[in-house]
Amino acid sequence: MTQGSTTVRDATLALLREFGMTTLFGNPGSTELTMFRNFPDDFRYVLGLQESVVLGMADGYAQATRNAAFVNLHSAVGVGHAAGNLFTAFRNQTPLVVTAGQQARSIMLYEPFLYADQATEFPKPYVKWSVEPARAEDVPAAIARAYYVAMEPPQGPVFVSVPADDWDRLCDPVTPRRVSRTVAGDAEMLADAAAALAAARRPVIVVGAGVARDQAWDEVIALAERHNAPVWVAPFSARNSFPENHRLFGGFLAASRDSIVKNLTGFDLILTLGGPLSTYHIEGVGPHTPPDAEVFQLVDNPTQAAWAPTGTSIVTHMKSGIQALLNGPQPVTRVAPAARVPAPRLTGQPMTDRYLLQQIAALRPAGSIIVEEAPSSRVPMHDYLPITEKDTFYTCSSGGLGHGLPAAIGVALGRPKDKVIAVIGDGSSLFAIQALWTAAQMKLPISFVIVKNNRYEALIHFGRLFGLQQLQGATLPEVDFCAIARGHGVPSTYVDDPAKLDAALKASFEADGPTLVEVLVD
Ligand SMILES: Cc1ncc(C[n+]2csc(CCOP(=O)(O)OP(=O)(O)O)c2C)c(N)n1
Ligand SMILES: [Mg+2]
Repeated sequence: MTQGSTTVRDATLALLREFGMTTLFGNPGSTELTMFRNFPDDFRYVLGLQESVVLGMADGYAQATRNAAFVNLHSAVGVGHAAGNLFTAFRNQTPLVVTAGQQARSIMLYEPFLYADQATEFPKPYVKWSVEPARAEDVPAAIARAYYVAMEPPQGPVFVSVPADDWDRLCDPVTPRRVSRTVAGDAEMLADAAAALAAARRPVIVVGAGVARDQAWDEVIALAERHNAPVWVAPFSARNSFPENHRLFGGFLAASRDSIVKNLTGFDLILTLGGPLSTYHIEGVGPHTPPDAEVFQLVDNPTQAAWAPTGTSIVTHMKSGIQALLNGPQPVTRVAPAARVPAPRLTGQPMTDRYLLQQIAALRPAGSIIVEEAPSSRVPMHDYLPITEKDTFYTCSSGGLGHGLPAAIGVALGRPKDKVIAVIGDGSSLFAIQALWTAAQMKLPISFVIVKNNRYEALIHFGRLFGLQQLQGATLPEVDFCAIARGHGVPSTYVDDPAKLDAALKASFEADGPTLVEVLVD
């Protein structure tokens, strides 16, 4: 029975317009093309040259705009290519409506070319919901539901498989609905946390990415100042949630049990806001948190509340949860914690990644955004490239490479007035290097800074830690990043002399379009 006053395509586009999703990220094939018949002028299609790049760009865009991004992939193989960054989007809690073309319904029985037998199973478990609507006319309503699920906390990607012959079919329009997306924390538990915080002798606050996601930057500053409590950053936090030049900034926790305990020993109350405290990269023994400390955690993710090894967890929207703490009783009088010791200034002899980061910090324009994927340079970043303004730092929370370079492009698309500086390791860049082409085509003002050490330094570090005599697959000689950039339409500069670094960085930071600076570090 085919009836209706519009087409599946027009009903879907009308919904996307209402949801503010007029930027589509994709790489098309025969099973998707019919979606774009009479493609309206108020939509833009952002082409990525491989699906992992498509997904990474959409992730950066969704995070920067705080709205779900629409992704269109080519059949099962497109989903396969995108899977790594889909996993990362899931861990980042990034809202994405991911669609993929499916073969036409009328020939599915005959296993046609490009047909995905279990299309909806393929992206699991790294999607919050996955569907191939039972009828063509259900596609717009499925996309509406997908959007609401993606935007519900904890946010994340969802998947809709759309058969190629569905777009031209008739259906009824779908009216968008208002669906709430904040969860108020348990008032009694928040009051208990506020009372414990006020009574603590020496409290410490630990912040994670949820603070940035829920725009609670100002509230965290107010809470820290009210309680004279130092603020540490949770291990591998993928967003910035506190000014790293603030007098109360304490430092960065490493993803290891004993170092978390060591850094937090002496505090009698640990309050984690917006992220897990106990994120580990290696095994450990002993307690997860100092045995004498009372632990409270406010999180936007019920799963994290469930697996936290110690303490009281309260699932809440961060801004309102922290506001409830701010309304709590007056704290006891406390002495101000000691200020952090600044890192010594470096001269550039030798030219290390630390020196490069120091010079980026000195020369970067105000308001510029750092997108990082340079594993062994992350710790030096803490000392040499402090993040001091809200919403100016993005990285991935999964540990999977190939996210940063395309995510920088998505962030630049979402924040068109701001300079984006992508600090990317030489190894990391090659997981998604084709993304440069999209930056060039769209003339985005991104500075790609390649930290070139000719190796996978992070793995060499781990090899030492694990006591390996010999490492396989950890060196990267003879890659010419300037040539690769030029080949994708991005002007580039090679720097191996510290005396020439500042001029190269300045020119890149002032450029209106994308540029790449390849910096040889020791
Ligand atoms: C998809 C993926 N493959 C492999 C790894 C393992 N890995 C972790 S760090 C790293 C090296 C990254 O190299 P580079 O970007 O040059 O940074 P460096 O270690 O030199 O700082 C690799 C391969 C990973 N994290 N993700
Ligand atoms: Mg490297």
